[in-house]
Amino acid sequence: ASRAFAAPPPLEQKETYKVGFAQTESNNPWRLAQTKSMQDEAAARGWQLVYTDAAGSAAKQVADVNSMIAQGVDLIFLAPREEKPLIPAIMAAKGAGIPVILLDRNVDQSLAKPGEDYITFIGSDFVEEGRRIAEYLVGMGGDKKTIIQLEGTTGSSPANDRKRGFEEFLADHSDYRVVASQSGDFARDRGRQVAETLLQAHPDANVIYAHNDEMAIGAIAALEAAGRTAGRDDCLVFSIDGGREAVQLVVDGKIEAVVECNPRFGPKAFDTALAYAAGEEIPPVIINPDQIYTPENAADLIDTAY
Ligand code: GYE
Repeated sequence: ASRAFAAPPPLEQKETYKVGFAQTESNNPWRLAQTKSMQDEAAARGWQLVYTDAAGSAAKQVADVNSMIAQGVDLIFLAPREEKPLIPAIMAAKGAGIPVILLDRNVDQSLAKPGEDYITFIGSDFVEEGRRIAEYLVGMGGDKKTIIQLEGTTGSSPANDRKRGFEEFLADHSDYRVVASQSGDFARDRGRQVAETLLQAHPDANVIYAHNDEMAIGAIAALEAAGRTAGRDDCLVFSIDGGREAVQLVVDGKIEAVVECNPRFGPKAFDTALAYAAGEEIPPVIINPDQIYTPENAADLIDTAY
């Protein structure tokens, strides 16, 4: 096949566009902030946004993308719930001549490729996010080394990569042990339930690493229900995202640190679509820079939280 054949479909240069945004779920503040950023940006530019919410179902998200294809959108922004099940939707859009930009979650790179099947992935470096938490924990020194990990949605790129980055860093520090690791599906209540069970099975655990704020907040409730406390005196809690509620918990000493994962994709997403229409070279991966909220800076930085 020629190079032109392998490229994603082109995007015409026009005054205005009708674009799709296939959201994965809306059960947490991160998702709501992301959706608002996309809607605000569409409104500011006078573009029509076809918005769908897959409500936590990869199968529904595939159907949502197919309906966008049927409606003839110019381009689809997709936040793929899991790494594998959304591949057919990406291929269907490509087959229909509609370019796709992946937002915030990635897909299995052996099954679909940027610059070929979709334009690019815009989001955080999840391996790095997990690595930074492990590095912070080890950097604290002390005797808190018995870890419970609350994983995100099974099969999603942030869950896979946040686990990998964290565990790879700790592989060189064998006195730190992940004694239990289970999915809390990125959800507060599920995170609370899973933490409750794992804390019962491992009462000596003194670190909880949650793949997002929601599960960390659930874990704090589980700790308190078990008569324990979140914080340096008992069990350290770490999370990723950087919502206002979690950053306030850093200020309060209940979460030790939060690695930011910025949900405000709108400006960059729409700019990237326009750059693609203009024929510019688009990098295969566009990484959002993230900060870390710690007891030293959380009070000063809380207004940067969503
Ligand atoms: O951390 C979580 C959300 O895909 C990066 O998904 C995103 C994650 C985020 O539901 O809170």
